[in-house]
Amino acid sequence: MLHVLTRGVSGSISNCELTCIGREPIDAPRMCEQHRQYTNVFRRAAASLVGEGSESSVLNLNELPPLDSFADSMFVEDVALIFENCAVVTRPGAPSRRGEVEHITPVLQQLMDSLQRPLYSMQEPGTVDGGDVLIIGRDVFVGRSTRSNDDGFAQLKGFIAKHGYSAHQVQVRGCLHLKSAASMVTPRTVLINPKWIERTTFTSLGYGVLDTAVEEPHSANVLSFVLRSPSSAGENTAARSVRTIVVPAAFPKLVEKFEKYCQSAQVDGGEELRMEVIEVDEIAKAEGALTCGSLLCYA
Ligand code: CIR
Repeated sequence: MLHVLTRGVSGSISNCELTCIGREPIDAPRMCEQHRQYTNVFRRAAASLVGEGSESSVLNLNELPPLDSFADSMFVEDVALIFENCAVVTRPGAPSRRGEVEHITPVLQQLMDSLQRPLYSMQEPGTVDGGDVLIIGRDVFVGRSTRSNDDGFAQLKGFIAKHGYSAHQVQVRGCLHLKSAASMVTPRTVLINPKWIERTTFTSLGYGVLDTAVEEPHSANVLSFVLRSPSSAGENTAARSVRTIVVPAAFPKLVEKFEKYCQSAQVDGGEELRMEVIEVDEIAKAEGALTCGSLLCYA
């Protein structure tokens, strides 16, 4: 089962934080529509696996209400980190975003209680934005950025060490978050902008690396998630795993790359690959990428 948390677009989105890009007027209704399309990606992925009407057997999509007093609160990825056997509520680097934490905490507490997993809470002076944390298997890459500091890294490392995870700190340059520069494609492969991050960060640990096109420097953030259908012994159907890779329509070179990749890649564990292309250019005006709109919890 995949549990997904999203949050609606804040009525004050025009006051969002911006770090590496200039401010452009935001068309709020258009952004809401793009956000709706984003959440629909999860529904479509589930429907493609188990058929329309049966989505809830593999997907639990919890769409949280907008928080108008927090401009950036739709970017739920930044306020929490979810691992296979625990979760962490972060302390976001931007002071304007710290109050989002008290809204996500009860939601996560309930989910973690139901799964009997511990929930940790980052304390002052530590700061970490979830956008700086790339979790691939038991490797956890943590960006050192304007949002995530050394104390936050140390706290996170301590929380997760006892659950078998290794934390690797990575310097972030030229972009907002680590995941603006690198994101997971499959559990063995990452997509990077090689101008913003050292390839060896990943190759030294045995990961395969795909590069963004030079013309598309902001395209290193794709959303990748897997849904598994239960096997049903009675009907003699084998379990299937389908991985969806979500790619922004604004990056045609990347779309082309993943069209080919999804046809040819051999993924460990026999996962089938499918690609979804969606428009998120309005969301990008708030410096939001694809991963930042959701929190994913596998159970
Ligand atoms: C911020 O600066 O915090 C928001 N405007 C954008 C956050 C995007 N988060 C992410 O990519 N993880």
